[in-house]
Amino acid sequence: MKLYHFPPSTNSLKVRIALLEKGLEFESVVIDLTKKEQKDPEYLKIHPFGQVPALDDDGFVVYDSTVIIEYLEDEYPHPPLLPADSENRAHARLMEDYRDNHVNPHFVTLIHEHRKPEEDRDAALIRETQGNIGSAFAVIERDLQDKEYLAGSFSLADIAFMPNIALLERFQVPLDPDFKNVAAWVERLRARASYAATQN
Ligand SMILES: N[C@@H](CCC(=O)N[C@@H](CS)C(=O)NCC(=O)O)C(=O)O
Repeated sequence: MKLYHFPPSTNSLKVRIALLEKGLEFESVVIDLTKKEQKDPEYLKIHPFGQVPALDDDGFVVYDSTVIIEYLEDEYPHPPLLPADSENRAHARLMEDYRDNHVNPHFVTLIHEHRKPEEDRDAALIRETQGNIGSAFAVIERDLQDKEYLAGSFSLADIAFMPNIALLERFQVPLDPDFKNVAAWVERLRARASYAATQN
């Protein structure tokens, strides 16, 4: 199995964590986004939209972090990354979609700002984005009422958030101290071996 990825990319990390959780070994192929390698004609044969991550499993190529993890779940079902019952499976997918479309974009904004020299950063945009992240985690706080993980048991929904949780610390984004459910969940996720393995 070959994973085409860029180590700091949040969507690449999502797939790396899923591979680690499933105990699947892979060859790492780094596509350097800072050098625009994702737009190289050779790479566009792997990923037609020129993004990371993409996966080549013995000649079968699949891209998009969400679709890759669903493929891994179908092809390598143990250990499962989705709960057994339909309602929690649907909830896991909804929370992953929430992370992909409503949470991760705020982190992408922060990543872009932090790539700039400090004097060129837009302080107002950074403050606004931190506020947006705070509001996004208020949704998670409510969702985690009476459960340890987003879909009950640990799932691909929690995995989707793990790369973003690592960035909270890096970008010094404070979370509301009243978010007790989020704080306990973050500690649970940080304790996983897959989290530690992707912190370098
Ligand atoms: N929906 C896609 C989004 C992939 C994506 O946005 N990848 C970013 C890195 S996290 C990327 O390749 N950006 C470079 C570009 O779009 O040119 C997924 O989940 O894999």
